[in-house]
Amino acid sequence: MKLVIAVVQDKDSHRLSSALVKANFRATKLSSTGGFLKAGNTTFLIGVEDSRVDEVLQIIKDNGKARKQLVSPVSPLGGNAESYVPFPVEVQVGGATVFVLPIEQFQQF
Ligand code: 2BA
Ligand code: 2BA
Repeated sequence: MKLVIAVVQDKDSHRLSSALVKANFRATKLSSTGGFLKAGNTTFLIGVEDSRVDEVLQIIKDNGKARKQLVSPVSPLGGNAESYVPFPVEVQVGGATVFVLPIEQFQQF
């Protein structure tokens, strides 16, 4: 069994959870925050049989969209004003960041 951890954009999370239920996967959704943008995203924990890992990865891929997002610069407090960029910078936020981990034990009590 594997634990698939997928960080997706909030905009895609509803669609992804519906697709997972439809394909009979079990999942837990957590509200999370991106370390860089400091904006909300959604982390899915999906415990899945080894034989279905590829299938779940495909569903995640099909239900996440890469988007451009603007980052507002933070003024350097007492810092180096020369390195300060006074206009928003565009970053590409991916459709999903996915980790696949081995599960040692899976129990439900
Ligand atoms: P349980 O299987 O006891 O699961 C309780 C909660 O534990 C789930 O909440 C989910 O948050 C988490 N969970 C369970 N298995 C998981 C896994 N393999 N990976 C990640 N998280 C897992 P809910 O999703 O709201 O489900 C509540 C109950 O509804 C479940 O109780 C189960 O009896 C039923 N259920 C869930 N998904 C189902 C599905 N696709 N088809 C039929 N019944 C489902
Ligand atoms: P954030 O940390 O808010 O990052 C949003 C986007 O900003 C990233 O998109 C990336 O394009 C850019 N970015 C992040 N850190 C950067 C840095 N130090 N310098 C320059 N640009 C940077 P994604 O790579 O698609 O990541 C989307 C979200 O997935 C991240 O939100 C974070 O919550 C999660 N994530 C990505 N890589 C991760 C990792 N290695 N470990 C844990 N979480 C990760």
